[in-house]
Amino acid sequence: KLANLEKTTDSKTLIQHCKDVLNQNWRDGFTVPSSNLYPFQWLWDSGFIAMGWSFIDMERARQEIKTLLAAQWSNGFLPHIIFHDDSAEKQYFPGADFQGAYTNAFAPKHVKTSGITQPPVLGFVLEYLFEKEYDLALHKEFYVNAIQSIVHFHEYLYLNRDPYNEGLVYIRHNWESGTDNSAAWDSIWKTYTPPTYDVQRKDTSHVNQAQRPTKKDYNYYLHLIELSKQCEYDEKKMFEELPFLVQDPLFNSLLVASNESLVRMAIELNMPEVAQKCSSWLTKTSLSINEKLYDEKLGLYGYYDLKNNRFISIATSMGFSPLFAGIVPQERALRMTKIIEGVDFQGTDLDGYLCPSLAYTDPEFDAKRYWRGPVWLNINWLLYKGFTNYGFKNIADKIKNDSITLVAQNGFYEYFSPIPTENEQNGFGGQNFSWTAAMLLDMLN
Ligand code: 9YW
Repeated sequence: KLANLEKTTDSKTLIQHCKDVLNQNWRDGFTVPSSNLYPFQWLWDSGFIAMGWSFIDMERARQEIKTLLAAQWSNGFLPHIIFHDDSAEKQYFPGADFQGAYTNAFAPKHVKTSGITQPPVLGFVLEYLFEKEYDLALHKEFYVNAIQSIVHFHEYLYLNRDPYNEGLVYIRHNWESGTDNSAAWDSIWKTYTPPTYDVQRKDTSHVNQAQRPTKKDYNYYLHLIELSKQCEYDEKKMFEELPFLVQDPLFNSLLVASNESLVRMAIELNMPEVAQKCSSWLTKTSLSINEKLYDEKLGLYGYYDLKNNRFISIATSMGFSPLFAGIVPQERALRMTKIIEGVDFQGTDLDGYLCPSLAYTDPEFDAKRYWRGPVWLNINWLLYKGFTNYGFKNIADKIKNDSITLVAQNGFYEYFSPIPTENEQNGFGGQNFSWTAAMLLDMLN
């Protein structure tokens, strides 16, 4: 067990703490997001975590990705949870049995997985590692294989999740967004009534209930799982039956960024067909994000509810994510800088920590409840890179410095309140959280 972190602003000590967190959360070939709360391997967590490992041990960074990809389904699908350890089932709900996906014909036989996915980060994560290799020739096989698996995943997405051939893929569960209880879904929850599940949640035994999704929220999440099970996780059936089908700006922007990385690596590794395929995907998805998901009224990117055919206009930190993919036209990007510098994202005193997951001005804003207000380090990292690439250095630096301050003052929490307080704990959720450590390693180096 790690000793409780003392408040520290010394970057050397912080870097050592980052390394301790990752080492502590390393298991046999993969890293858990947080030891009690999330005892398995999560898809996008592992992507961010692999980038963190690249500062400590490249072998582990590659292994993290290999273990993830070994659980790929034969149709290309990548699951959001890989239940490596049966004995950890007691700690987490809903486990492999409730999710009931491992009987699907495409699912792997050697390990149980979930039947929903998470944001497609692996393309750009792989490039991050690729660029750090001292001896690429030695690891060429790893990269070629990983590229092929990631392309297969993207192919699965475009084939199964883009019914109108728009270049925008949909998510079919809110957990697929990675932003579980985002207020973006509230209007969808109003379209149906799930049963009440009398189940024993485990997350609320590790973390204060007030900082997690509500019991009512979980009924919606579990019902979507139940319906998916009834469809036997068959994509066509789920498209017909599920009440939740959303074109999400973060998911699609990360898909573009990953496609871009795949193109660059494929060119270097002499894989022309891959380069060609990913380049036509990325052009199409970028155009559609700009046409269909841009919210002229708010000046940010929003969501499209494909089931109910309506745009969801909401100011979230994910609305800035197309900057990471570099696909935002300059004048829109400029307008986004004004928004992130204003009351929506820094509060009325303009002194808030960047970047709250939901605008202060949204009536649903809740500084401590998960994806409805708190700052998350993985999103901060994406925005930090995005604003940097557009040359908005002041904002990028503020995001980076706020991230470092939040961790230095509170510890390696899962999420943080954006509201500055004096001498009050501002970190919430899981402690010694892996991606918080991984993202900080990048920001401190
Ligand atoms: C859950 C593991 C996951 C993240 C998600 C985050 C949360 C809850 O934790 O999900 O039970 O899966 O919202 O983005 O991958 O860290």
